Amino acid sequence: MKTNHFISPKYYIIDNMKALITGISGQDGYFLSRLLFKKGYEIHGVIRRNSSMSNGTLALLPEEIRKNIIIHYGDLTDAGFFAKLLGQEKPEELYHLAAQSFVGYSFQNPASTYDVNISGTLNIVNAVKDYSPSTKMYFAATSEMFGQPENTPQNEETPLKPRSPYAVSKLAGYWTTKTYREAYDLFISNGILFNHESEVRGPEFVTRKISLNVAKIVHGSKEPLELGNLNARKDWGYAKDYVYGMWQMLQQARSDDFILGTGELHTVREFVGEAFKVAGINITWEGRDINEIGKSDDGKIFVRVNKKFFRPLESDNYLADYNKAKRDLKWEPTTKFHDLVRIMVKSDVENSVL
Ligand code: NAP
Ligand code: F7E
Repeated sequence: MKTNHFISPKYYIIDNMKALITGISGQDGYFLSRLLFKKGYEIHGVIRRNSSMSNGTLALLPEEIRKNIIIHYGDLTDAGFFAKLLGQEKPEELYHLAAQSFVGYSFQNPASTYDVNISGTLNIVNAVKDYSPSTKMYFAATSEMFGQPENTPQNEETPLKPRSPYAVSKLAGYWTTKTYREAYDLFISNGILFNHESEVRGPEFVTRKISLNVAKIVHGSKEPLELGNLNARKDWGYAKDYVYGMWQMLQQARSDDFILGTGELHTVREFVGEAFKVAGINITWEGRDINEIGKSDDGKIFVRVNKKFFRPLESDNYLADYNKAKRDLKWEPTTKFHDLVRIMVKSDVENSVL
């Protein structure tokens, strides 16, 4: 990995475009880096120091891409760092993906979630306004902002009624970017993205928790998978499709807000059943609520419910109406639910050991 100046003429000449990614070490940062590399961008990424010197999903990128990413060490809560960085680099595009993104954690740690997601976003837009106003910026908003919508499916006009500190923080970020866009004539597009998952999804998110546990069971574990609300329903897509939509938003003549999703709803229980099916295990359900269990045909208990994974409030009834993205960006999800589950389980079965 490089740490300051990009000097690969090969990629510079193709496009002469510079992109800065916050949250490059997360799931979406991984897929976006791959996409922008293919398109010939000079990629800059912000990561924060941690004691184990681990770089998250950056470590999973092919060497060819990783060594061409210019890393800047900094934290979202550091306004001075971003002012200096934007002034120095003046990227054509900025993808602001960094966030405390785990909804469950936001109930336990609302203050730090607000610091990172609200003040952090304010630091970014201030740096853009003051030091690089011609940068086109993407902000990672979320379907969580809908809370418990009365109407389904949701589009860009659906009222926003957040139901978690995470969702409140993202709503504040969303309104901040919209206000700055209008007030200072900045190009900032918001992606209101529904759940998107992948083989590099963080392990605490339910889909990856399931795929990792199925893989452990395939490799001989006897520990049942413990989950919270099996009835929760989500519109789950594949992250690779969604980062393409982010990039498309910044290629438009003017900034706007777009929903990306699949328009398909599935419960956590369905995801579990499908994931075990990929591993050749048929799950049948017995019992109710907290006593519900998932059993294999030979009577082994592979799934249990544990109260500790329930949230104080659940957001539900989400379903994406992504017609605007389809019409204006020509964007459509290409990976169906079954394929997504298969990609995740197969990857974890191949790559994990007990
Ligand atoms: P993710 O895997 O959790 O990645 C979050 C990234 O933010 C990581 O690189 C993390 O760094 C970084 N970060 C967190 N706090 C930071 C701080 N204080 N300073 C600097 N960097 C910090 O999230 P994701 O799934 O890729 O999602 C990307 C964005 O889209 C997030 O803003 C998320 O809220 C939003 N979003 C996601 C979905 C989804 O379904 N994935 C849907 C809608 C919106 P570390 O590696 O150091 O932790
Ligand atoms: O939960 C239920 C849980 O943590 C999905 C983030 O990317 O998408 C993500 O947020 C559902 C919830 O993601 C467990 O209650 C049941 O209803 O995977 P999750 P999320 O909360 O939907 C949105 C769009 C974002 O913006 C966020 O950044 O699954 N659930 N049992 C469980 N969830 C977890 N994590 N663990 C369980 O054991």
